[in-house]
Amino acid sequence: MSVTIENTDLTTLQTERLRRLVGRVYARVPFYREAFDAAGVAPADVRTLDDLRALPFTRKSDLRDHYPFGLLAADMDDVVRVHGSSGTSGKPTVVAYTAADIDLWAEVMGRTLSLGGVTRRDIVHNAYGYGLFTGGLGAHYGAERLGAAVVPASGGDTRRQIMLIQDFGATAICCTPSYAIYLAEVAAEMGVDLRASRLRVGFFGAEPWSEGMRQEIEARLGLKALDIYGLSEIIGPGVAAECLEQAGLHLYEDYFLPEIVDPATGEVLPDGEQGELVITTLTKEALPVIRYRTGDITRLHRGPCACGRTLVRMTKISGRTDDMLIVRGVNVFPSQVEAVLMQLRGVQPHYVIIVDRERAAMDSLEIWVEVDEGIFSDQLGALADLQMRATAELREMLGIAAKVRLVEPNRIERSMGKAKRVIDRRDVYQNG
Ligand code: DLL
Repeated sequence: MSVTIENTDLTTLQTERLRRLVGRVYARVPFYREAFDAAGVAPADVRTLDDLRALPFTRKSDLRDHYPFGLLAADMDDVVRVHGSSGTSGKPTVVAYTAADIDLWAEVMGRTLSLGGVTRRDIVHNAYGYGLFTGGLGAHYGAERLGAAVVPASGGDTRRQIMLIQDFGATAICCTPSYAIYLAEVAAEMGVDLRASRLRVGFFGAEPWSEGMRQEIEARLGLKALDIYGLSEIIGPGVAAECLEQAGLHLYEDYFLPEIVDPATGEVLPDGEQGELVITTLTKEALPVIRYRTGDITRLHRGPCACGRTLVRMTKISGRTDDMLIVRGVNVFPSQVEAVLMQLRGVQPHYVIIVDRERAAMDSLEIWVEVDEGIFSDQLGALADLQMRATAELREMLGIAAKVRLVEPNRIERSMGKAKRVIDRRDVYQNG
């Protein structure tokens, strides 16, 4: 096998790129110069990939503190594009691209779509939002790079999107997993069966989604549903993606060097262990980042995939370090709730988790989930039975009791982009 040789080549490439990167950010970005000096590392100390560990982490707060362009390593005159992701503070996290960065983005998104077999013969319906959000233009450039025909549908006007998918004969679709479900629902209302369309593959990401959700999407849309991952701070979509084997996301480590760290201590963890994904961009020009704490929880594993690719793979993101809810002292991840709900018969893939504080130190956890059409009117026993099963299985998975509220179809708000699954009312309570 040539795996060892290939990996040696890869290591050489990564090392060269890393050394160039640290020299560049030290020379051009005061923030990195100060951080390196404070950590007592000079660019010349970085000789191997292991030396990366000596470098300090970069966090989202560092981007925010240098809003909007304080971390740029290129002249603003060389910047050709700006994107951003919405922040809780009201100001977006701003990211910027040179022409070379846009070219890299097209390359990694071209790779992403070709992992699902997209070629110039495909018609790609792109329902990721176009705008400051990176989803729309990222998928757009990737599809164009492959020579496919892109339909820049963006978000909104779902009925029209369904008409376009049918009329143009789209073979591939890009959108959030929650929007994919919504498309299928609206199609059903219109009397359209998307399983009969030409769609054969979908690229879904920008939010966490479970295996159960994948099965639901594949069944309703009649396509192969692939998970694609990325974040604005690194490039947008195009950091890692599944191939048709659906056996982990190939992470483009020739451009984005990954590490897994213990979220609490920052200690680097060995391959196979679960922790927070940290990424160093090896070739980005406008906004390179060193050891960026993504907040996303996953694990890495090596070894060639059945598809033949040898890039390191990451498992589906199971949550974020900051989406863990602590309810009555117990850690609750929204992904656990989704995993339980998606296994129950009779429920729909629409749910919301509501945490509230009735009185000091007495948090309540309530889970609203939509049930199948007809279950309210037809079978009262079935409803009570479902409620009992959901409550028992959630209790078993979470280790605490949650109140389950079965709600009628369409009660929970649909999303064109990232779904909002958690409503935490405790902050309101605490702030009076
Ligand atoms: O969501 C980029 C993107 C667009 C990825 C389209 C995939 C498809 P941001 O808005 O900066 O960028 O949000 C990034 O979204 O740190 C994760 O927490 C989450 N996320 C993105 N993809 C996935 C995924 C885009 N496949 C943040 N699974 C990331 C789970 C994901 N979470």
